[in-house]
Amino acid sequence: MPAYKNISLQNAENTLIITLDRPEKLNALNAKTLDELREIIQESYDNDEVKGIIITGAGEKAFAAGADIKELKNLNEVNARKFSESGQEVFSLVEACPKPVIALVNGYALGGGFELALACHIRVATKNAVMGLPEVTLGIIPGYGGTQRLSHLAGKGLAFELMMTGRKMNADEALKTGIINYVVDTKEEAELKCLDLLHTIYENAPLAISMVVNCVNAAFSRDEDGYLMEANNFARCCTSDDFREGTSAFLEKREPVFKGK
Ligand code: CO8
Repeated sequence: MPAYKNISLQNAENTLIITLDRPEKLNALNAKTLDELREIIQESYDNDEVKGIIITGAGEKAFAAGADIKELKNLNEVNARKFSESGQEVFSLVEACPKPVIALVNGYALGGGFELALACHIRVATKNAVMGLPEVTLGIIPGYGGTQRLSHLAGKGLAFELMMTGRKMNADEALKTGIINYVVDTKEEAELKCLDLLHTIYENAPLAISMVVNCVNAAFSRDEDGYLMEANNFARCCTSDDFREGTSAFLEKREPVFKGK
């Protein structure tokens, strides 16, 4: 695996753990970190050794405390739009990843950090997680897809409130409002929970999982007809070896062995 400056990687039995690794800056997402994230996510799409991904932050204090405010300070209208679009692209790559991506939200996930967690398919948080989009307190708005994804996940009313007030949410509130899937006490427990979820997903047909990603994302896209995509992807699954294996295994009362074909 390539070595990076601001992220560290660990491959635990086909699960790639991507750790945002600038703990002294609470893992704030600078341009270099986003470039590295883009590269490793792209690489994972076609890497057969990676079946799923966990994204987390180094240390106990933060997942990521936002975009790097030091870098933001110097933006003008032209490069700000470019920065926003480029970050949106990286997070869309995460969201469209054909393999499951889980955010392990340990501590602060603010601004761009929360936007990254929102782009993941599933979120597992530690009890000390603090989430929010405080951009208006800096005179800006979320720029990495947060206005859209938080509205989808939390509903319009809560999204307006959180983005207008900049209020930070604790893990219990995020759980109650459906923004995160699970809360556990410690980072170690959160990693076990993420691995447990991933291993359950790995037992299922990989092609079908990637089709679920496409279809659920289509439900939130104005450019896609999600029902048409569902029917097409359903038909595609029915041509796969894994479909024949899954149905045969059920009828023969045995566990299926999926090959991702
Ligand atoms: N950017 C850069 N540095 C940061 C950031 C950040 N977002 N957050 C923390 N740091 C740095 C601090 O400056 C400090 O560095 P140093 O030790 O050199 O002074 C170090 O991390 C530790 O931080 P604190 O001392 O502040 O730690 P505290 O425990 O006192 O406070 C907080 C923790 C509450 C998380 C606090 O650090 C904080 O409020 N951080 C900023 C949170 C925030 O506003 N995030 C949103 C940023 S804007 C954004 O994300 C926009 C996304 C869309 C961009 C679109 C691009 C065009």
